[in-house]
Amino acid sequence: MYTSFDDIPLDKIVTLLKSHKKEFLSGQQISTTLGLSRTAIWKYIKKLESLGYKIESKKNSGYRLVTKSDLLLPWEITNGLRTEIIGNKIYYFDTIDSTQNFATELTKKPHENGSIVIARTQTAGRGRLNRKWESPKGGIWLSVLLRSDFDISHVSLFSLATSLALAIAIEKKFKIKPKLKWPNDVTINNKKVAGILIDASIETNKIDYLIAGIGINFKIEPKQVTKKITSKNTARYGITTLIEKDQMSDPANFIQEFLYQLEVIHKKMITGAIKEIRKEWIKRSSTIGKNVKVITPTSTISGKALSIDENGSLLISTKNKIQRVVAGDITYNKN
Ligand code: BT5
Repeated sequence: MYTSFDDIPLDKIVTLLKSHKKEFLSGQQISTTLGLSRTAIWKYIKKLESLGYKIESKKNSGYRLVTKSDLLLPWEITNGLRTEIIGNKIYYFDTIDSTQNFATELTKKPHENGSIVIARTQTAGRGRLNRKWESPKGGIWLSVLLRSDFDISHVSLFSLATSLALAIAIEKKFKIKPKLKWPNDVTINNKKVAGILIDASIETNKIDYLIAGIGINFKIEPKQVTKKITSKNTARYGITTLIEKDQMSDPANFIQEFLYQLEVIHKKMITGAIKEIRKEWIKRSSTIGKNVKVITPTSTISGKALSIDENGSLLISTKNKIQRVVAGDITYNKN
């Protein structure tokens, strides 16, 4: 595990090398600047190389950064992050069971708020209703712990709001316009590129904490993920990747944008700017106006999706009435 608060020397060496990309810095220079022994510097450089940084080292000249790692290491996210709370603490794992589980452990420490947990792969990634979430290398698997104080009736809306923040970040960084499929999917060309899961702890009608789990197929091989999804009742409608294998990318820069957008929307949730969230979600929705079939835990409802209400529930016009659906899985019928 690497964190934003324990691995300061790595952070400092990376920052120093980044600001001198055109020249070599000697071990002695780095050692004097950072007050670390030369042996320590050598060890940290080796560590950084093992984490994917390409560092040229020349006898008698020193070290020079050629390219940075594309892993979402804590210091890559914190440097340049524009948020106030989200991402104050970052925990990074190469492999973990589920980032949601680690974030749940963190809730035992009362001062943890806005902390994020990120993993390169998950062995037991979860979707809604305990479904399996495939989490290979190349994806972004992330949990955000928030001690929110908005009304509990808006918890489901927060799930939609999180997918909205992600869509906005994608629009800003990749010039693509993703769509939002009720309740929590982000899609590109009608295929799922990301899913959101909110674990909520509620005590005496008040939110104790929320853990937003965000799974983004950032740079994955969709066919390989599809192959692994076997369960019949969860056979979904297609999976896609945000960027292709050979495409250049800076995932840290993208995640910084997402965390910023999430904080903006989270503030709106707290101040009660629900109308705005609804409007922006509806604007990007592929669901509204479609003839849909929704499978809920207790029934199947078919009809035309009219809108979402203040709580994020879907309003469906069926033969004889308007029905409100709080949670479920949706398929689109031909209009
Ligand atoms: C979701 O559930 O879409 C929520 C996914 C949340 C995953 C994140 S990753 C970080 C954090 N840590 C976790 O352990 N979880 C969160 P749902 O709408 O129920 O969709 C789940 C269904 O999508 C599965 O049953 C599969 O059919 C399909 N699926 C599984 N892996 C997928 C993937 N990588 N991409 C697209 N679809 C997938």
